[in-house]
Amino acid sequence: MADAKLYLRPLGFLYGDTAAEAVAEGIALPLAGSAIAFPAAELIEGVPVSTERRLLTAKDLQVSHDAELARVLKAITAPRPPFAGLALMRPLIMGIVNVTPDSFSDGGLYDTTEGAIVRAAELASAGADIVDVGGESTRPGSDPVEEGDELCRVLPVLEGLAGLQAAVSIDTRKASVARAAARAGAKIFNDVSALTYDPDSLAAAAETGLSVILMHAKGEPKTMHLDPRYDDVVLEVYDYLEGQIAAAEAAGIKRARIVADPGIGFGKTMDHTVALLANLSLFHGLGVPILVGASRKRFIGGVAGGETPQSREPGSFAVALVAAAQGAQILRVHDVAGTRQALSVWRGCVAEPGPSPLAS
Ligand code: 9MG
Repeated sequence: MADAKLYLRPLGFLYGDTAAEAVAEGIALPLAGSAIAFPAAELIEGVPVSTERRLLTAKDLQVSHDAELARVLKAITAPRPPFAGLALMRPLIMGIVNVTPDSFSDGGLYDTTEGAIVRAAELASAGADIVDVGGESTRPGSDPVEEGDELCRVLPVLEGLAGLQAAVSIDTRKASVARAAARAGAKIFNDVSALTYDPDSLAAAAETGLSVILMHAKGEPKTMHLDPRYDDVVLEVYDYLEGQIAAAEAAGIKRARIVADPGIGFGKTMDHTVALLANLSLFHGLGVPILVGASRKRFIGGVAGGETPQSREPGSFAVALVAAAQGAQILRVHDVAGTRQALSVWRGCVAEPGPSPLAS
């Protein structure tokens, strides 16, 4: 088959001591060098419109002589270096600071410099590892913002965040905003267009040394929600991100500075989003950390009801756990304290439980 590719989707996750034992016994493999292990994987071969799929055990994977399979397996299992100086041994929490009048959940709540600085400090003291500051809403149906207006919104906020106990990320599609943010101390360039909106963005990321988040979006915010279509959303988003990672590396951005993000809600229906979340572990094959930003998004209301963004918080915690259980390394959320609590309970019960009652 022309252009046929191979994808691997790790399955059947083990956690904590059980994972370590299974890896030591050779019956499971580590997921991105973390404390999560997988004893099996789905091998997918073909192109998005036509694939063949079969299950393989960790043992099958280890004895295979297929060079491409070995390459993808290495990408999935290899430990990830720290991202923007942050170790990736547990899911990091990125808290959202929208300095905008029109964001879908908190538009207008923190659109003064002072309000946004206070919000960022609250998120950091609630345990955010990263705060993501944005001055342009990219919600479905939104209009672009002029560069000057965006700079006026975010720069004073970034300057007010010196000394914050969290890494600062700039959520922008514009190279000039990213460059100014880097000068003001930001460490991360979160670009929902994966550095494609502005022709200067690849160079800006390379020259500033900012770490980058490359997100998949189908279309522009204004129209992306109008009937998005895919042959296979999971494989198409994967292929796109693989291409953008290669483009970033070719521009001089080291792989250790790259995170990939499937772009929940950006040109995806509810079914597309559910497929991406159900198959999230496949994205470890990209060989970089994965970020999931599903907080309060519309698909949660579609799956479970919840008219207003605020009423979708319980569903947002559920998505955070779905993502963490598949080894996602960064979760972008509105409610940092709540997400931390959900993750701590999950870790305490599943990922790092106490001594087994069966142990003598
Ligand atoms: C800015 N922004 C809104 N949603 C997002 C998501 O899902 N991921 C990233 N990286 N940024 C987002």
